[in-house]
Amino acid sequence: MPATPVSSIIVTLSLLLCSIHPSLAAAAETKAADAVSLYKDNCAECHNEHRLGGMGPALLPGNLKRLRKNAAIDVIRNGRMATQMPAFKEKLSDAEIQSLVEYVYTPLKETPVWGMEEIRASQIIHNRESDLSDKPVFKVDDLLNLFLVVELGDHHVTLLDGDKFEPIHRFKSRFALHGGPKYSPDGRFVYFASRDGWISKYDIYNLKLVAEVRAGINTRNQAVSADGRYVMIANYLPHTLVLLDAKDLSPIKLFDVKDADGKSSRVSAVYTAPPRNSFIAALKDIPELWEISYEDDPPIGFDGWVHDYRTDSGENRAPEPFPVRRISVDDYLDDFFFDQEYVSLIGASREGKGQVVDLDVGRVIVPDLELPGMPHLGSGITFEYKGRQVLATPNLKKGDVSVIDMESWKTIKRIKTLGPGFFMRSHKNTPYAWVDVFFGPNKDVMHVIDKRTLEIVKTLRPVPGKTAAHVEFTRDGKYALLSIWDPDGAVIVYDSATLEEVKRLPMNKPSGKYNVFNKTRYLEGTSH
Ligand code: DHE
Repeated sequence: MPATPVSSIIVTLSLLLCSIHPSLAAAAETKAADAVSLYKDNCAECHNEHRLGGMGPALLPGNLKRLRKNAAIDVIRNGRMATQMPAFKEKLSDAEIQSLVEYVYTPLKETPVWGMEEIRASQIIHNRESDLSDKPVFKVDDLLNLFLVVELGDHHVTLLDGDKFEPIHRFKSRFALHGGPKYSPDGRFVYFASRDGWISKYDIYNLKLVAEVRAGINTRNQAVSADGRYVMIANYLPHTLVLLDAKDLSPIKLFDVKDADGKSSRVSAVYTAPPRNSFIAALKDIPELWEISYEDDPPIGFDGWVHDYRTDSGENRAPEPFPVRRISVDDYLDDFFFDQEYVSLIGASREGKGQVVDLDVGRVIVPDLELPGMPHLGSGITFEYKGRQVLATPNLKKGDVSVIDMESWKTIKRIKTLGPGFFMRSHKNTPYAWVDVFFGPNKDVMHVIDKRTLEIVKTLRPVPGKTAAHVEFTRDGKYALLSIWDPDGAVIVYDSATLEEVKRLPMNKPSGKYNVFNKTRYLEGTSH
């Protein structure tokens, strides 16, 4: 006689119990209903009412694979370092937090599908590029010294003249843009990504949207190829990378992100590597990096490039475009950045394990880079110090900036700051690097570090009590623009040599500012 499975014993037992105690069944139902309404009241605004992610990530078992339930309880109770996730311990009881955790680890009845068909159907063409003039509709001295400022407060973007520091135009964006917008190489077009997957192409010269497409349900970031022909989107949900035609955002190819055994993964981030003619993506649930070539004549069959270049009958056929090269790494990578040559990739996991990967040889060359405080590497910078190349990065968990020699890969200095920081910035024409203190009681200060001595030379407190964050420089490096991260906020312009305030422009919770020249030239000290 076959053994009765344990699950059916449990089901039978619980049915029995419930028939004996109908109140137990009712209690279980009430608990589930409570969790749903608790979720609606406390979580839905940021994580989406169907748990698909919005300002915060999707809350589904597949996306929570690296988070144990106990850790999830801790996150709800105490908030999450380096994110917008607040602490709920004053508002929710332990039992309520426990039921929320059970709820978010429950699979959805139907997992949403977002494949090529859905992406294609979402595409909106606002204006054909051929109908738009290639002459700007406004006058400025230098089109490459324009800035875009993302205002998170009311989901708008301001176009700023970087010479006069005057707003030219303000337009509505999609909800919750995240990460840097990326420019076309000539600086005329810009691409934005929202956390819920919308990619928008905007014509700066005509002040008009060109096209939009929803490339994912929960998106991390996007990268534009150095030749301006492609846009690559990194998604948390579904587990995909999506290649778009930069002209009108038509989808070209969808990459299902899986390892050789079929295990799928969220994508942590994707960046373009200009001299390599490739995109590089880090994966969150598989210890691999992916390099995807966009060369017209892609590399084949060597150095790990995977190609399906044989037909069923065994004959050779032309290689498929956009081949993938998988590079094994020692740990998951949550974020990374490159050296200026795009040979060394410096990555870190959220747990604080740093690694250096040599992209030419395709393997980890430093498995244990000292990055203890979980750096926000996307905002790490490189510069020359005493004749050698160094990298510097703030830490999201610790009040210090790590400075690491890029030859020996040893930490040469930890610069003590007044709290953990998010963004660090410099410019090759300034001796100073600026780093914020995004968290804690000193969130309103900005440190200025001398790159020649690695000492803090000034600590600014532009608006007491209000978060001062994210600096970007003008094209020539003479002025530094800083955000006061508040609905009643501002962009403050500083003379980057005297460190004196020059101008204050009121804005609604301005987050990042992006200079066309610095970003399209991939300048040292700025975000790429
Ligand atoms: Fe960001 C850039 C990851 C939370 C504002 N952030 C990036 C990039 C990554 C990243 C990988 C680089 C993308 C690019 O430019 O192509 N951010 C993460 C996280 O993992 C983290 C810690 C958790 C999360 O919520 O996903 C996180 N980030 C935040 C915030 O809470 C911030 C402060 C507010 C917000 O908008 O959500 C925030 N991140 C930014 C900004 C940039 C950014 C303004 C662009 C910086 C730049 O100068 O390029």
